[in-house]
Amino acid sequence: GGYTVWRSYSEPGGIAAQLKAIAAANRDIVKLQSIGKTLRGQDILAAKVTTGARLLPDGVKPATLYSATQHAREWIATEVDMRLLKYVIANRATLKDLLNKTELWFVPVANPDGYDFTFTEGNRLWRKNLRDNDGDGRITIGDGVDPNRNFPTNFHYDEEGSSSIPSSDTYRGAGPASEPETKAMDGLLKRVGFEMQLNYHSYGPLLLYPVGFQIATEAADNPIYEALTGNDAKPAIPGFDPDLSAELYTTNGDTNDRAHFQYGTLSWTPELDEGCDGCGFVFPDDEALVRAEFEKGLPFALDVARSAVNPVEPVNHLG
Ligand code: 0X9
Ligand code: ZN
Repeated sequence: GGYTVWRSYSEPGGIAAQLKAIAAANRDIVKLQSIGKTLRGQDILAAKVTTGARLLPDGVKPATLYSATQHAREWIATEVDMRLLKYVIANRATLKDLLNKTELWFVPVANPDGYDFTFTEGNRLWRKNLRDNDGDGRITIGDGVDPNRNFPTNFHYDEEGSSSIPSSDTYRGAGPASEPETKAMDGLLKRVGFEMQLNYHSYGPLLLYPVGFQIATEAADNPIYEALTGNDAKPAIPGFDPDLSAELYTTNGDTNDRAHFQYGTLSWTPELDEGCDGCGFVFPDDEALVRAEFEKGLPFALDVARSAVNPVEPVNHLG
């Protein structure tokens, strides 16, 4: 507690309450819904932002998903996602064309149980969900499933890209989509059929795109990924290192590959910066640093949404 910037999901004035307040104050362009419940019964909230949000069915316009915090400790991901949502609403007049033509979706906390857990004493660096692997009725070091290894595409493709050991930070879980948090996200991906997804994590700074499950395999639409991501000399987010996911390390059952292969979504993982040298997952509680991290990635985030209208001709602020 006592943070300037950071708020848990379920506290008064926390992320869930903020989402509800934003939706209530902007009923013409925001529709808030639960995409499913966590293991502990919390609603995983998704906000759709578009002209006529509550009149039109979901997914009728080209859609972009900004998701965040599958990994409980990566707080900057949620904060950047929330600031993007608030920015879009505050600038709705300027962004009128984008909101007429496309849907922008926000899932600021994909793993609310785990995220809340990191706000409790001694648990700041928890990564996974709150699956009680050994069934002893409490959450200890051996528990939890990695939400970014539990998706059905290439689930357990090999032992390198995810782990069979429950205490591992990359434990894939008992089976494909065994976790309710995975089912919720996968259901949304399927139902809406996003053109684009940014799945915010930390820490990098890196800008990763599929494929992740197999070393050095380029996706068929690699040129589109590269056009939007930029290159080492001119990355889409200043200071970020653009790369094929698997070149960092391989993952199987992750969200990017699921979205890409199963649903034809162009899907990135921005690994946001740590905020200071050696901060790692503990981004400083510093308004100026958080704002800078958000502002740095804003042009890229908007490029992606603008490109959803016609992904084969990406819009790029880099020119
Ligand atoms: O390991 C992950 O799930 C992501 N990194 S994190 O430090 N935030 O946990 C990276 C996922 C990107 N995919 C691959 N590198 N294959
Ligand atoms: Zn992560």
